[in-house]
Amino acid sequence: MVTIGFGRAENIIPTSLGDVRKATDDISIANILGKAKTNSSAMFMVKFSRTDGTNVEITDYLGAFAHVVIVPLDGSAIIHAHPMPTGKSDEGMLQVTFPKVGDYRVWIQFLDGGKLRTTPLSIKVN
Ligand SMILES: [Cu+2]
Repeated sequence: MVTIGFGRAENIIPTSLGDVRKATDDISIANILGKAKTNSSAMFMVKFSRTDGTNVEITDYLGAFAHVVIVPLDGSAIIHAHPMPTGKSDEGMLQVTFPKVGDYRVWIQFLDGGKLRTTPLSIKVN
């Protein structure tokens, strides 16, 4: 038997995450728009803005416009995708295939003004 002291109780896993399509890390905002569906590729628009109204300055990070990591609530898969350029400096098109119905945690990581931002979102797939 192993006894571990001075730890913290595990995080309670919520039964639902809902659809949280907009999130901020400091002043940078990531917003993911589009309809989520299972077993066929879904197209989303990822848009970046700032809480103070100034223009974002998105530059590539590790060779991509942004990195998107998507995990179902039960942790049974990891989806890693990169938005494609649209010609506008503050948005990208994201193609994702969700394996099943349910709630997914989403993190979008990007460089805005030379600072690395990570925004947590969620998508409900019906
Ligand atoms: Cu990536």
